[in-house]
Amino acid sequence: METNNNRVALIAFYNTKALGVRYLETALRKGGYDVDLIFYKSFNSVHPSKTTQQELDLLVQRVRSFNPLFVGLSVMSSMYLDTVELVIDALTQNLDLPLAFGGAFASMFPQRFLRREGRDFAIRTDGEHAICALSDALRTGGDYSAIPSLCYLRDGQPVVNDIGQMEADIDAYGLPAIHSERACFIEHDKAVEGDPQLSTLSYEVIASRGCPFTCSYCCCVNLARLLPQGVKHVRTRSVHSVMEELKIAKKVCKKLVFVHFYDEIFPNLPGWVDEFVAEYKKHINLPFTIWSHPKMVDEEVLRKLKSVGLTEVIMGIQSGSPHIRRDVFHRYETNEDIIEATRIIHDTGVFWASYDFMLRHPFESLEDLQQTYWLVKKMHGPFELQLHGLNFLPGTDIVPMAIEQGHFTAEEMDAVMYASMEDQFGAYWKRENEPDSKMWYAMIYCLQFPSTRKKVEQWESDPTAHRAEIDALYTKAQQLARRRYYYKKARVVLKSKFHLG
Ligand code: B12
Ligand code: SF4
Repeated sequence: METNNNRVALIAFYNTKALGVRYLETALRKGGYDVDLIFYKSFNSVHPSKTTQQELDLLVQRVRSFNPLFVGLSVMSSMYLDTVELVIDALTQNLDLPLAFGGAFASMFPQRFLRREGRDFAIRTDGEHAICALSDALRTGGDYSAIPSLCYLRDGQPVVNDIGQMEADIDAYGLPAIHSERACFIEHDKAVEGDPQLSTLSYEVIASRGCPFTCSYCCCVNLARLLPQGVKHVRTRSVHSVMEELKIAKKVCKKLVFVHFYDEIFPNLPGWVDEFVAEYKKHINLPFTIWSHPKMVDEEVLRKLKSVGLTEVIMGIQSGSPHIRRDVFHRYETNEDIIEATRIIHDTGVFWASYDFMLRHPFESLEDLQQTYWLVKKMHGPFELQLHGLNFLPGTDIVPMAIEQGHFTAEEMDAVMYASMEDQFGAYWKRENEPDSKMWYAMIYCLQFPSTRKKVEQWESDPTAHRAEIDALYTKAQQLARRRYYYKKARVVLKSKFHLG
């Protein structure tokens, strides 16, 4: 049945900057739809919390008063599924509306969200064209069955259409909605009108989609395997498109002092960096951060980027054990590659280097952990260490590996992957029960600061004799890390405001 309802509500979870829904808003508006963007709760990895009944009520109220054609839920991560489920229940019990699901997790597990025939839909990977086609079909009462990338139920069975209509040139998707015209932010039992991004100090942008690497704990390779033949695993925007976005961001986000490039790997196409450097200096001129990879660090590129404001490079190293990196994580860089990458970052004089590690997981022996200590010692500093646990993400290659190697049964693994968000964000395997693993972890952590490093190096040949001292030193290093955090933030603001070197 045809309707003249041209309204679509989109919900982003725990991410007030969510790029996915912002791109969809642009596509829908171009297609003639009015969009309400609901940012449902903000991100907090330290104290993650499930939604409350009051927040669910506010959401239902908001959607009811907008009266959309359907509601789109962006399920990027599995780590907050408990809240997503509560939202689905609240929407289906209180409002009889179709729901559409998308985002990285929904792309990998679309069937999970198909419960009501003719009412529930999922869209895999790029959603711009498919969400417009679905909106048109729902508005006109047309046939949605052949829409590329769409999933739905027919006779109780899931239909998963082939992924299609993906733009090879992602500039064609336009710019994400930087200032969403009609938005609200639901958090702490309140709904606040307006786009929460407008008051941000830091703007998040991606200049490309996809990653060339195949790490076993990350969904990127699994998402890449979904792409139709001929679609490149990494698609890069033009410098012009990125600059247009940043110019608007600078204009509308009045407090902006910093830019985060969240590309899995910052673009390294021939000529791209040179054009970027010239344009960024001319139009943006704000400090910025990028993610890199030991195999992608290039001295000339970093020097150029530094000359126009590159302030921080974040690089995943993950383990100092070649066996863990190669056989478990499917990362093929050598210790020498890693040390050389840290040297380059150091020599180019980038203000801040942050290195990520994933430690104390079921695949790791004490010897592997010790190898991380010895590698970190050889890395060129100063640097910040981000020591994480390992999250088993559904659909990643490391999951069947952990089951095959007997670390978990399939049931145990499911319980781990779909645990509450509090449990998932705190996942450090073996944390409590292995004193030696705890001690070596603390020793690695202490290598970040000159004062704690000096001490720990004195004890490294016989650390068990100094267990209590190492414990105390770790507490001190944590205090230093807190102070360093405030120093870093303050410097970025000052540098941006007063153009300090
Ligand atoms: C950039 C990024 C981030 C940025 C986000 C920046 C921002 N402003 O949005 C930051 C660093 C903040 C981040 C945080 C996290 N991330 Co992240 N992130 C990514 C990354 C690398 C790219 C996502 C992105 O922006 N892509 C570009 C946009 C345009 O694409 P998109 O979001 O996929 O949206 C498109 C489609 O999916 C679809 N779509 C999206 N929503 C919807 C909704 C509907 C209704 C429809 C129809 C379609 C649709 O259309 C969009 C436009 O084409 C992905 C990897 C990947 N390849 O997806 C991981 C990824 C999504 N993140 C992941 C994780 C785990 C997290 C964290 C939980 C990490 C942590 N432990 O803290 C948090 C959770 C944040 C949150 N609340 O969701 C995992 C999720 C896997 C999982 N099972 O959980 C991924 C897949 C990487 C990985 N490790 O495997 N992330
Ligand atoms: S390099 Fe990073 S984004 Fe790419 S596959 Fe590995 S973990 Fe994922």
